[in-house]
Amino acid sequence: MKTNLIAVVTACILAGCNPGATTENHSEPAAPAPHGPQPLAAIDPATLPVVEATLGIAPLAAPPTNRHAPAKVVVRIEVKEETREIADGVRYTFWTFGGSVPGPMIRVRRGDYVELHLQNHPNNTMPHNIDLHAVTGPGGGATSTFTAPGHQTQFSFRALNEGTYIYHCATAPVGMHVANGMYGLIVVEPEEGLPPVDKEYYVVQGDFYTPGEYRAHGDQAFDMNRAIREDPSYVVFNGRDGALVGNNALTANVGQKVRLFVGNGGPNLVSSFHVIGEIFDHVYSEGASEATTNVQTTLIPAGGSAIVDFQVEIPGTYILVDHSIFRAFNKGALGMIRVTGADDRIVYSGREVDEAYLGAAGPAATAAAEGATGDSPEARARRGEATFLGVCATCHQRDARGLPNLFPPLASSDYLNADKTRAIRTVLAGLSGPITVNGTQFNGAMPAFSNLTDHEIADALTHVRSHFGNHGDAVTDAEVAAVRADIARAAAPAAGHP
Ligand code: HEC
Ligand SMILES: [Cu+2]
Repeated sequence: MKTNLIAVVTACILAGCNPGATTENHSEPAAPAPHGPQPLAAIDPATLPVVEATLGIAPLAAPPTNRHAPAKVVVRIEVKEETREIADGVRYTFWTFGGSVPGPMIRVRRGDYVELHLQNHPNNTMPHNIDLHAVTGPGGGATSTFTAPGHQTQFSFRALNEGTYIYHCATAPVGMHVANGMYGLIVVEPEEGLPPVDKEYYVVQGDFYTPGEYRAHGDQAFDMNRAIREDPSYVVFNGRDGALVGNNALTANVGQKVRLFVGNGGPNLVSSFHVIGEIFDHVYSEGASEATTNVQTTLIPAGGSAIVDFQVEIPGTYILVDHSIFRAFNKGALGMIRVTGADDRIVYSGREVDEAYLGAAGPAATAAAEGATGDSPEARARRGEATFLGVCATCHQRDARGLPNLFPPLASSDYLNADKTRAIRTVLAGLSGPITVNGTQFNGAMPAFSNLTDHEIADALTHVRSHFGNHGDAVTDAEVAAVRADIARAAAPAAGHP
């Protein structure tokens, strides 16, 4: 076909015609370039090797199949209805695939024969099923897996198309099952596998609807009217406010390539997925085969996905957000990747415009923290500068003098120095209402920073209390932990009601 096309083009150059316009001058038109799925060889499931699927429990991705031939892959998923925290001190009854939100990540190879078992735990109250967007067939499996509590069902399908697909429960009322957390990803690798990377993670965004506002304490139920109005109280990654922050942050080392399989369970919102401080080297939009390169923010539809990858060059904390940014800072759609390793001042000099985004271990602070190990007050104070500059200085200013009428000073603050426990509580629980600092009244609102670890808070307060004209003693991790426990206890009254 190639020779033919060249012949046509040559003839056209001579004749002055448009080679694309018509094919009537020659008998054999050029075939279009191969596009879309290539045919799969036939299989006999009875003769395929049988593989029990290794599932990925978020934020860990399921491992690559590392196979070069089709297999019969057995996937078992148990549906569990479970009450657990959606945020600190807030309990919600999730309906889950496999006991987690998102459900387990399934990973198979294009051409595989997948035997899926759905088990509905006898303690559950609802029938459930599964619709996998990777399935070609009515309901994506939903019609074959309608399962009452205390029953199990099974169906099989061939993974005809590679890609990254959402699966979800599709039992009526569908929106309610999805809103309660019944979704996850199934990745169908291309036959040759995905390009190798150093780290793979599994992140799924979801919106949740409760009568109480974001972080309102106590037991919270599903609120159907808010769901219909598309007015979520929570927009979170991996089923919980703070699932990927502090000690639960994703990790990587400088120089590594990181791949995120990102899903959006919805049920309602579209995600503007972004990692603050990174550029996606590749985005496989909507889980498709073709990558786009050098992308800042990628849209992930409800019931859709994307694969993003990027190399991390600079140590620090990178923030995963839905860039519909109030969701990130006021509804929970915020996660972190902590990158450790050597600095590169050419790629990144250490100056930053918005310190709040950098989080606790921003580059400016990493240098300060270098060599600051151990538990001496001096070491704590040196490490604490990281959190102070990355978090507190945004409002209280780098010199800790605050801003008139807006942010009280931490420098020589009588309020800060008078009561250590109160200072810890201020950071953990936030502070609002009128206060007097050094004779001046302030009436603002400081948000809670309970996403910081005990360690980070202890170090930051030690730094503040031993600098800027303050002469307080060090704050220990245990002191912060004790206040955090107090707050949690107060928030969870014996009756279990707000
Ligand atoms: C988003 C802005 C903001 C950030 C960031 C912030 N604060 Fe505050 N902070 C405030 C405001 C506003 C008040 C006063 C609240 C009021 O008027 O009731 C305050 C009050 C305080 C107080 C008590 C008053 C005083 O001056 O002694 C302390 C202590 C404090 N903050 C410490 C911190 C520490 C430590 C951090 C970093 C972990 C931090 N803050 C981060 C806004 C902020
Ligand atoms: Cu369901």
